Amino acid sequence: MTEIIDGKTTAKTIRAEIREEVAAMKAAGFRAPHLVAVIVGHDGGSEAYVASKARACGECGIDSTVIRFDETVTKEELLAEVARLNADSSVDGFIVQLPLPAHIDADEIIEAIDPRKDVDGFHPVNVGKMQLGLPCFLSATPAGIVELLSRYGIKTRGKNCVVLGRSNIVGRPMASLLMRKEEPGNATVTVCHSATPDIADHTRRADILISAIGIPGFVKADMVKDGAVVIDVGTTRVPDPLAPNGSRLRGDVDFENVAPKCSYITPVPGGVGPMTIVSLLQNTLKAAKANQGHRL
Ligand code: L34
Repeated sequence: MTEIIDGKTTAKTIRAEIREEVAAMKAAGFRAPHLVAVIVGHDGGSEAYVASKARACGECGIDSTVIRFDETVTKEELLAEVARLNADSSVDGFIVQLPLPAHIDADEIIEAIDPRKDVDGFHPVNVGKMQLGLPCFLSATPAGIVELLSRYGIKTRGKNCVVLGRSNIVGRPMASLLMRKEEPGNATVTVCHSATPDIADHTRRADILISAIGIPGFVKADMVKDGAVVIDVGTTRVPDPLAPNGSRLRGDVDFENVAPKCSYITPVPGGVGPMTIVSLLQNTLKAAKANQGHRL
């Protein structure tokens, strides 16, 4: 029997937990955590994701502010905003929603963020600490996936885990978390990418397969072992004349044909996406506690 991993409901449960923690923090005399999201231009996905982040903050009693820039913003203007947010003690954490317009080097912007406020966990200091197993802000999507695995009681120790994709925000940190020396972790990890000759040869040996490549329907049934756990990180918007707004989200996995072979599988939407958002809230709460010298 295949069990569908319900990210939407799990995220809701975690938001309720965060809400309680935030309430306790306020009752102890601290102010609400404050998250700022910077959004540049009018990318449809970014607009939707940042709106969801702000809504989720509201639900948990976390203050949030969205700062918008036109897509013609210069690198200097954006760096000045990052410097202002770094210095603003009323801001516990902030993110710069990606992608940025082509004329702006995202790495340069990320490196300017104070690592103590980098609630995306994208700054090289946090990436490095994660690699070393030191306390840090974990990158939201991989942290959300690890949380799903643990809440569904899916063991990773000694398993063959195959990660498709080597992006800085999902593939690389995902591989790193799965092989860390604690649970969930302790897996044998293979990372496949655009230069891997026979991807199916690897995926067929995966006990846990995590796909983060952004190619709709890439993972077919014959690439998946019977009883595998399949985690779909892909969220590509594709045209759909039957959908109310003319498009819908599709994952990397050919869900209909792959699901019957799996022990567990995440759907798109309603799988990993909502967990990315709660991980950000968890990081924001952690940043607020550290920023306000709070010990709970
Ligand atoms: N700086 N940029 C920064 N931080 C991030 O953590 C992100 N990411 C990725 C893109 N750029 C970023 C996100 O927030 C992807 N991402 C994200 C967040 C939420 C969801 C998907 C991706 C999500 O909630 N997905 C819903 C469906 C939403 C819809 O219908 O449009 C889901 O159920 O999958």
